[in-house]
This record gives sequence, C-alpha cells and structure tokens, in this order.
Amino acid sequence: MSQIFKTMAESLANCSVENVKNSVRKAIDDGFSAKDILNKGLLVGMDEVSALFKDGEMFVPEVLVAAKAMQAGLEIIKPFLRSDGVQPVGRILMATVKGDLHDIGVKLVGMMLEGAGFEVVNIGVDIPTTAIIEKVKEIRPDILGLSAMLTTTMTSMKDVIDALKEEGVFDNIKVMVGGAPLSTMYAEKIGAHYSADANEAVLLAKRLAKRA
Ligand code: B12
Repeated sequence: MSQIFKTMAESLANCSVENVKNSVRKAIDDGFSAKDILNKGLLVGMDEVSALFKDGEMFVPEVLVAAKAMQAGLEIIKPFLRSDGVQPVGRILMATVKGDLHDIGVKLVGMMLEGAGFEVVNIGVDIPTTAIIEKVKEIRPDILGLSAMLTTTMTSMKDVIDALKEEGVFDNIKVMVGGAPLSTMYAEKIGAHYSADANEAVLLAKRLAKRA
C-alpha cells in the first residue's frame, strides 16, 4: 500500500483532522483517484477506529473527532466523486432514523449516489417517522434511503414503512435500507431493499430506478 494511504488511515485512527485533510489533499495532488483515497485510505482508517472502539481502546469523544476527520476527508473528495452535467437519473431522499446519530455511512452513500447522477436530498440524523413521511409527500422521491447503525434504532425502519403504507404512498416509492446491524433478511421482512455498502447501494439504486 502506498505510504500516503497508510498516513491517511493512521491520521484518522489518531483523530487528527488536520493530518487527514493534508494527506487527502496530497493524495489528490499526487494524482490518486477519489475511489482509491476512499477505499485504501479513509475507509481503512475508519475500520481501525471501529476495531478500537469495539475493543474499548477508543471512546465516544475520540470517535467523534475521528468522525469529524472522516467527514473532512469526504468533503475534499466529494467533487471528484461527482460526474458533472448529468441529468438526474432519479431522486433519493435519505435519512438516519429516529434515535440514531450516525451519519458517516449515509453521507458516503449519498455522495456516491450523486456521483452516479442521482439527485440526493439528505434530511439528517435522528429524524422522526412523521418528518420522513412529510418529506416523502413533499418531494416525492423515487427512492427513500434509510440508515440505522444501532440494533435499538433499526426497528424504526419498519415504523416508517408501516406509516408509508398507512398514508398510501408505499406503492409509489422504493425503500432502500443500510447500516451495520441490517441484513437482507431483515430488509425483506419489512418490505425494503438492502445493500451492505456504498458501491452496492449505487447498483441497487440504479436497479430500483430501472436505470441498470
Ligand atoms: C463513528 C461511530 C460513532 C460516532 C458517530 C459519528 C457520526 N457523525 O456518524 C459516535 C461517537 C457519535 C457514536 C455514538 C454511538 N455509538 Co457508534 N459507532 C461508530 C462506529 C465506530 C463507526 C461507524 C461508521 O461511521 N463507519 C464508517 C461508515 C463508512 O460505515 P457505515 O456507517 O457502516 O456505512 C456503510 C454501510 O453500513 C452502508 N450504509 C449505511 N447507511 C446506509 C443507508 C442506506 C440507504 C444504504 C443503502 C447503505 C447504508 O453503506 C455505508 C458506506 O459503505 C461504529 C462501529 C461499526 N462497526 O460500525 C459504532 C457503532 C455503530 N456504535 C455503537 C454504539 C453502541 C454507539 C453508542 C450507543 C455509544 C455510546 N455508549 O454512547 C452511541 C449511540 C449514539 C446514537 N444515539 O446514535 C455500536 C452499535 C452496536 C449495536 N449493535 O447497536 C457500534 C457498532 C460499535 C460497537 N461495535 O459497539 N458512534
């Protein structure tokens, strides 16, 4: 692996926002692709953060700074993930469900979808079911993307789908779900489509929007 990606991943795990930004900028200047910066640098660093958090070697305040560093890195590569001047291939509304504050993954998925030509409207984290339904009615997206990272919040996805059915809008929309505790089985059970990561999410969205 190139030294620059090693530095990037280490800086992320060390919670150094400035060093992450500098190494991402350097990698761009050195001609590395946004895809490589993401897959070989930033996501490797985030995996390390996840492992340290899981093992109790890193705590919430540090993970928050690492998350800031990740988002700063993503912001720098965002323009390079986009294909400019393309007509939107579909509109996607994205939200992290009620009680859940995780947004790195859902933002990354949103960026990749934008790069694939979708119009993405992300309404943020900890979004109550009623607010999601209101927004669906307002902007009428082709796809609704829901994210949950906690076993305690993933159940809200079913509430959203039940509410879509009650409001009579479920048949006009496809629902895509993602997040660490989810699975194809759970998604199918609640009437949604699952993808494990941002790359798969793009393929799935294209399929759901009947563009692939
Ligand atoms: C960063 C992080 C945090 C940060 C979040 C900062 C932020 N702005 O997002 C902070 C510090 C706030 C946090 C808090 C907490 N966290 Co946390 N967190 C993480 C951590 C380490 C990394 C998550 C991450 O960003 N990964 C990187 C991104 C790129 O990956 P991703 O999120 O999985 O997203 C990808 C896919 O899931 C998918 N995807 C995601 N969303 C969507 C949506 C759609 C539509 C699609 C198609 C795909 C998709 O595509 C993404 C890109 O490839 C995970 C560990 C882990 N293994 O996931 C724990 C983890 C999720 N957290 C956990 C816990 C327990 C908590 C806290 C309860 C801790 C506490 N004691 O307070 C709180 C809860 C706060 C809350 N109410 O939400 C647990 C959850 C356990 C569980 N099964 O419920 C985990 C798994 C850690 C662990 N092993 O214990 N956390």
